[in-house]
Amino acid sequence: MLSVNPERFLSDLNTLRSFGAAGVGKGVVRPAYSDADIAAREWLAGRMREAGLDVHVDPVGSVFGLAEGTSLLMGSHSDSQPESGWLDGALGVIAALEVARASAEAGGPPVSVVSFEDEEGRFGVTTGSAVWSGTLSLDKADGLTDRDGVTFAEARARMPGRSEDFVDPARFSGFLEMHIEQGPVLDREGEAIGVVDAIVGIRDMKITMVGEQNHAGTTPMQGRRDAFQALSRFNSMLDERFANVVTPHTVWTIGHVALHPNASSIVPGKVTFSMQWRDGDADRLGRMETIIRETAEEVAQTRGFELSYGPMLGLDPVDMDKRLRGALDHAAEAEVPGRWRTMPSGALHDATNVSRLMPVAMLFVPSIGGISHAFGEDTAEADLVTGLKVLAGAVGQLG
Ligand code: HGY
Ligand code: MN
Ligand code: MN
Repeated sequence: MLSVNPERFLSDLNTLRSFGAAGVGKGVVRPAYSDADIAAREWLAGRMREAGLDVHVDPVGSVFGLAEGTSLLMGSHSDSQPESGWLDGALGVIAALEVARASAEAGGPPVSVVSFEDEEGRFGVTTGSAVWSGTLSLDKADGLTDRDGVTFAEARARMPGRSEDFVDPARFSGFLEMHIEQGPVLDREGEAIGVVDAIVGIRDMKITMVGEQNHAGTTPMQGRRDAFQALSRFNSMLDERFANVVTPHTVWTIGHVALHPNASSIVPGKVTFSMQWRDGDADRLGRMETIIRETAEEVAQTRGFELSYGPMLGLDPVDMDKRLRGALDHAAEAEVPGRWRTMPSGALHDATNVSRLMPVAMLFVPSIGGISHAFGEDTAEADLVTGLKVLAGAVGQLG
């Protein structure tokens, strides 16, 4: 049984929060390759070195703390959404660091730690681990742009100390990622732990419609080619057409809209928006894509809009490894008997990509009120520590 140090763990978690602390409560703004993200990664590399790990920053800025020989890899990401809480990703990284320290103090089993870069998709979808796993080529990633037109290649060049080489995945026997649930189930049911059985799939692309920019006072309603009206029509038609295809667990989101030129007295001539959809069934994701494209084309044709699509990004649904899951099940039952459950993940995680390389499993702790990707995200300290102990318990068994 590994003996973790909850005070050291909570202290490091709070220090990580200080990089990019913002907004109300425990909010954080630390998007990939921002000054706060880079500073946090440099701090993390120092903590890894102090833990006796060999630091390797890969070509995209994912930071590894490597134990000698074959080891279990643990971690998550330390970049954030444009507005975020303090635990999304950070929890998994700092819990991994604490387990690695406890393991080194106990003389094994060897544990390596990672913080993947751009999990939150400033440029793509879980970009750092997608490149490491071969889901996305570095070449293709380099051409991706953020919403201000900065390329991934330009952004990753900002990260100091990068190696030219990627870490060889063959040195790891498996991957464990601890995370907040980011949904309401555990909190509502009064449970302490979720052991993940599967992670949903995702598709994500940008859509652009170009109509005609004109004067908002003199242009008759009849005949306008208003890009906002096109988006509005597309959104209503899509909701109706999805009705026959989706389940209560399917989700879709238009989360970012850039309307041009975005002024009250101008009929907008152009809109670019993000279209994202998620489901546990890859076939359903494909059927939804067909509906999206047909609907966009119909809207565009009706009023003569030019229609174009950005790169189609996505990850398929994946199952967690049974042996690693079993270790988490046993550790959860030992720590919180009857207060844990098996559950799917509706959020994406680096574990999806890593599952192409090695067995993976994931552990959730409750999110208060089910809030995440918002400044209000939080988890009770006692639940954070319970999660850490379950993680350490599982590692102790696997070693
Ligand atoms: O969007 C997601 O599910 C993840 O937090 N990147
Ligand atoms: Mn996350
Ligand atoms: Mn997230």
